[in-house]
Amino acid sequence: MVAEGIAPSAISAFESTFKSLVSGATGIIPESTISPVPELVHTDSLSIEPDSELLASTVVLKLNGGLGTGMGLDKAKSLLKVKNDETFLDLTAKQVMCMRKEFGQNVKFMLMNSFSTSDDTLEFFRTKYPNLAAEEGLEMMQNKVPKIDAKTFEPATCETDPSNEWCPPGHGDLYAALIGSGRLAALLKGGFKYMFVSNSDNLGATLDLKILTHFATTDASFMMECCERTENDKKGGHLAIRNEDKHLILRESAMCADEDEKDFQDITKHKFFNTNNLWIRLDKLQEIVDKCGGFIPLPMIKNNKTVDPKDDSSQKVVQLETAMGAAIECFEGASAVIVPRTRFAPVKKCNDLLLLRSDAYIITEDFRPVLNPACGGKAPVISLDSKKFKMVQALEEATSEGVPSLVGCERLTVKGKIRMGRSTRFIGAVSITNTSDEAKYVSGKIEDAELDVSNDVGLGPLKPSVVNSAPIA
Ligand code: UPG
Repeated sequence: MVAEGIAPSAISAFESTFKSLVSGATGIIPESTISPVPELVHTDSLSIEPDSELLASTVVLKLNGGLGTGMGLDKAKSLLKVKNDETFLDLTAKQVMCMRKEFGQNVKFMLMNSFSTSDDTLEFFRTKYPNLAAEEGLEMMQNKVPKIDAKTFEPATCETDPSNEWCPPGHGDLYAALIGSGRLAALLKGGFKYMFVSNSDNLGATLDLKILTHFATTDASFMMECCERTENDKKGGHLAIRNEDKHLILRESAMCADEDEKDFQDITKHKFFNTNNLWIRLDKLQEIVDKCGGFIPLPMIKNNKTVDPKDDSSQKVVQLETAMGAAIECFEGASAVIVPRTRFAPVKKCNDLLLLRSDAYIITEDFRPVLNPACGGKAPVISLDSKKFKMVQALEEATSEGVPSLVGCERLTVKGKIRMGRSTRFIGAVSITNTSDEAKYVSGKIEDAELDVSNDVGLGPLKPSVVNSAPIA
């Protein structure tokens, strides 16, 4: 790491997680050691006067180091088109410009890129948003850490492509990157006190002045925006209280043992999940860094992978990661609040992407995607075949003739391969099954139906104009 020029803060953070690994730690947080968080304040219930003076000392940072490999992407996930021709980054850039205009202040904006996302992202900003690209310190680069041989704990090797020997250390690297790059010191020197961080795939996470004012007036050192969990929020991380010291902690799904999975999934027990919209007091962060010897010791997350992500038979490795939200346990006086669902609109799967691209979501004047009022307050529940629609490419292919209308849809369940077009309208509860290997085109208005299109005329080289879908007996 030294030879690669990696900053001491990142080396110390890696050393800390590596020591956990070799000491036999698993990174698991057992259910028996935690208690549920009973209640939290909802930001809708706050009656405070937003204080725009705080904006001058606030910096907004988007986490942009991820590639979205889970959705089959090999460039920054944020460069994916989410609405018409606009990508996550287009909408984020427009949100920033809109926020500056609305508040009449040049609120500072930063991106944390990784070695995998930096080139594409900077090129995108230079081409489309040259003013933002020209701002000092738009990019903060995150670190890289060695992948570890799962058997020997030596650094892993990959002769065919040595770049595979390194990986990003998770978004918990935010702190090491802030310290190691000198940004934390520079921001503090420049009079910045508050940082608002969120995922680049969450376009609901804009700078909210009321929440900022609440953060500032409560004098919290760190604040996590949570949402009440629904059936759809079984992944991600939930907030909990550590029995030992009654401190708030974050339990990510990767930190949960198989035998505790039932409790992890119990949304009536662990009611609040982390949106990863976080508020950080930069001066308090510096205090912890000073106390801990130059870094923040975060709990280890152990990921078992292969050194070449595209070759399952390559060397088995461990990738050590940390989560940004886990720092809640390091800050004395940390808090959490419940925020409206509109502040959490992530895209983790093709289901989310299809919904966002459809007419069920509209873009507000300040460039936030919100549910179309015509949906009556309830987003359609989309369940595309998880095997056939794991990769974005499959969704692109299925919607190459246009995105279907989902505004009147309550639930869409697709099993097998189908294609849709601009003329396809799903209304009510629709379920479509195709057991054949060939994609079948589904067009026109389909209302409250369970269709089996397996025997319909296949797409072949030509698209049939009419589909004779037979109702399931
Ligand atoms: N990211 C980085 N660097 C990394 C890893 C990720 O910048 O090394 C970025 C990534 O680009 C994305 C964000 O961090 O913008 C989130 O990353 P992801 O791996 O998608 O995390 P999630 O699985 O979404 O989980 C996070 C929190 C979890 C929370 C969830 C809400 O860890 O606690 O519930 O976000 O979406």
